[in-house]
Amino acid sequence: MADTFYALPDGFLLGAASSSWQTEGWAGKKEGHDTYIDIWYRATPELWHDCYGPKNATDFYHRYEEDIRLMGQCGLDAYRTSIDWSRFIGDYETGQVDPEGAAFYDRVIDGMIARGVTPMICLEHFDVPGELFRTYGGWGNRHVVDLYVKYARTVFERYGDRVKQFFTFNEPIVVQTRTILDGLRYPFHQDTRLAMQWSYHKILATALAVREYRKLALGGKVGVVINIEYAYPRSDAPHDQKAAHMYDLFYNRMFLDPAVKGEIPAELMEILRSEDCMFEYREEELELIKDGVCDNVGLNLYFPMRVKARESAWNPELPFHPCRYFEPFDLPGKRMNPHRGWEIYPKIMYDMAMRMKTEYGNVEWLVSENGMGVEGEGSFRDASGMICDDYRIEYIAEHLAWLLKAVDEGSNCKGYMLWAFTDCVSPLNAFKNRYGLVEIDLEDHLARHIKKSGLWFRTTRENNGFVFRDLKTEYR
Ligand code: BGP
Repeated sequence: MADTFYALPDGFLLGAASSSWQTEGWAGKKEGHDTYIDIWYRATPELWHDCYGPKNATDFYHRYEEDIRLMGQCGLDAYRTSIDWSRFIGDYETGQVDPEGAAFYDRVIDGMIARGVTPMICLEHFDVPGELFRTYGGWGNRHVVDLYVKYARTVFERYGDRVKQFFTFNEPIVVQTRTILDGLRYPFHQDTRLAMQWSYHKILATALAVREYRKLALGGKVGVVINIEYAYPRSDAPHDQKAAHMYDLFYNRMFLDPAVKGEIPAELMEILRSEDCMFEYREEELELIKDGVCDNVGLNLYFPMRVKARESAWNPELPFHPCRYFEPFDLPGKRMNPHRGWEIYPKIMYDMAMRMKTEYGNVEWLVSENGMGVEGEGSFRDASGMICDDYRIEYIAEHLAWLLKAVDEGSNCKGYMLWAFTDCVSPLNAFKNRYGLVEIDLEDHLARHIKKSGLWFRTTRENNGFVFRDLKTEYR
């Protein structure tokens, strides 16, 4: 098959991402600094792979200088991480900082800038402060929105002169979906209306934070990072098409539409009303959401979601759940990442990119996460001990190639951020699956070693592109 040189357009960012709790560890945290994630881990450590959780993570708290040096060595233009709200804020009601907690983020952000790595800062990555979770039940309570806006303002005021890309949330749908809608994680509740309330409050919080940022006229951008599960119907039959439409409505458009168009889809509100699980809201808040659309959005794109119409009847005793309208479809012959259990379908990049162009006004966006978690990478070492992760290079190249094709066809995507920069802690899977360009060696005091993919990343940056085979569409 022929090889092609895939050129990165001028100004196209090549970066990587992670988050506070997946890297920092608890070092430097004071009493009361725990987050929802920490509470969850403490409640059920045995559910986490090898009982490894956020406690030590990658010890980024102590090793951030070394990691920032490695960012340079891997050719990263930008790095996205998050601020741990509970470490950063000393008083939630006033939004005043905790001086030591904030000083840590000063050092990290200034350190990145000094090394030429553009910081992108997210305000929440699954980790609502434990105190707000215990006192108010987390995002189910409207007051938490006001506290979040104070926190956001404090961050903007402190870093807005030198950080030009903020994100309000990473994957705002995830926590309540796993914990309250599906009851899979601590505290193992099932309450559909409450899950929708969490979602609504995060939509509102994003809009209010965007409005707050605009008042400060800092000249940067605020977006939200949304995990898109691009829904492909089993067939072209109307019932399967409807299944994909419904999946998209509840899992993608619920956050993407308000972020870009300023509106929660009317169809979704209608269904929630008729199913008696509508969230509480005030009319004037919907106006604020209209007025608080994001400057850009980050999309986390990992796998396609394949769905079909339900084959079994819905149990009318159950409270509403979006899966009333669909079932997962197991496509025979699909390519899989067996370690994570996610399908590999690189064309999602192109399909979503073109959708951003045609359905979302060609708003500016970037791939804020994409990556491949693999178990047992230690068996891929070369004679020097370097992990030769050719499968990851192939994965990145193929996804990036589809993305660049869409950019070439006019999609307004400004960059690609790999998940993750170093190996880091996954929810529950901890260090089972490794994602990094840089290995974290758990057997050797968390020593850092660049993998072959880290060298590929750097070469790609230096050459402003990479060579890869011609693209072909697999199945559909
Ligand atoms: C995204 C999250 C990340 C990260 C990644 C990989 O959904 O934003 O925090 O964890 O997925 O998934 P996992 O760690 O579950 O393998």
